[in-house]
Amino acid sequence: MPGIKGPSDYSQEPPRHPSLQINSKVPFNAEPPRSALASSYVTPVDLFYKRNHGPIPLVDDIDRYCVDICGLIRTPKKLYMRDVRMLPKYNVTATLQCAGNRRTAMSKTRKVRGVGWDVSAIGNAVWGGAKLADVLELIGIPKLTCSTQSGGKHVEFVSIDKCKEENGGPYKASIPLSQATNPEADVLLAYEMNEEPLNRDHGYPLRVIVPGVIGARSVKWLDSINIIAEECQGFFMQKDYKMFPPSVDWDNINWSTRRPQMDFPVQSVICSLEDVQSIKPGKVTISGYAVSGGGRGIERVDISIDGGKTWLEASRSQKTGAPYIADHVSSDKWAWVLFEVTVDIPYSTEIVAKAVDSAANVQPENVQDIWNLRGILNTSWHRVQVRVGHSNM
Ligand SMILES: Nc1nc2c(c(=O)[nH]1)N[C@H]1C(S)=C(S)[C@@H](COP(=O)(O)O)O[C@H]1N2
Ligand SMILES: [Mo]
Repeated sequence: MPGIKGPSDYSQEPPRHPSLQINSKVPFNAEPPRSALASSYVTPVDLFYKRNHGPIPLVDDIDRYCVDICGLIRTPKKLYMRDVRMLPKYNVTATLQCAGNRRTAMSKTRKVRGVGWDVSAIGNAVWGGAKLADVLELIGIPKLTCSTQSGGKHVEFVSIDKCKEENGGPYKASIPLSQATNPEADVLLAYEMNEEPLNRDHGYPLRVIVPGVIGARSVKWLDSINIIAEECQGFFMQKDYKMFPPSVDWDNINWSTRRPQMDFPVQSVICSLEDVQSIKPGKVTISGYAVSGGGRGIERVDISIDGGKTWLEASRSQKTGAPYIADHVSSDKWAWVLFEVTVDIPYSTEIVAKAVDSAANVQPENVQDIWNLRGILNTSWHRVQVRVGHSNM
């Protein structure tokens, strides 16, 4: 491939921030401490979770780097960085969440397979780049197209990294053509993250961002775009990242019975407290993040300090100085909201958070109800135990 290559070993990995908690060294999978996460609306790049399935690709000649656009189209095209930069640039603030976020907690009720993540396999960034809808127009596919004349219905993104799950082949995924050609869906070919060029861990020089959808579809280190009739047949679309009921286990799984997961459901997490945390009796600030998929806003975040018997409402915010209103034009529709409430906690208890999105979807109470063998989409009520110590007792 011109200009970029996918190494087959881990000898050329980029430097990483020392405070990241490493869940797997090779491939590199790491998340920030939860306390760092909810302290800023836009997650700093070095603290943003890193989720990889192989060694990080290397660009040796950025001028020769290009994306092959091919498949069910009349004229294939080579898309160079200069072509991407010539298109109108959009900055989209969007939360990326790995479907495996909070997997470790799900594994506690019954073992699941996958990288163990705490609550920080998520981050919110300002992604800068061209809209995929504009790129596809360059090759003759108009906006809001469901199907091309030659039967193309899906857009496949293929990377250059070497993944074990693909038997050494590249990571790939697809989205429907209708979403790819809809300018309102804000699907980007991004070359910037937080107004800096993407770094190697996050997909330099060019990655896909599919807002509101599980992170697995936002393919990094883009090598080709294929217009295809059926959804991508790769491992991560067909044999992974699908939601199964608790009755399905490794001895009775039939992957073809379920659809690849796309939008993520409503989620919220308390970041200001570890589980378990010792505190002094008195006022405690409970803060964290809440987010929903599909561009749905957060209508409410409820906090309980008695294990879920009674609730109070937390305040929500995105940008300082502007009130957050779910689904309002002034809100970042693809981004998380931070929540906060200060309460008096006189005794040891369980603190719980649950969010409600703008479609009135609520997080499920029990993790058992949504347990699945791959441990994806743990969006059950987030609980932390606090032990209150009375120093004068
Ligand atoms: N090429 C490539 N793209 C990829 C992956 C990968 O391993 N290779 N991982 C996916 C998954 S599962 C997630 S959650 C996000 C993580 O993006 P980040 O590392 O920038 O946080 O990238 C997605 N895109
Ligand atoms: Mo992921």
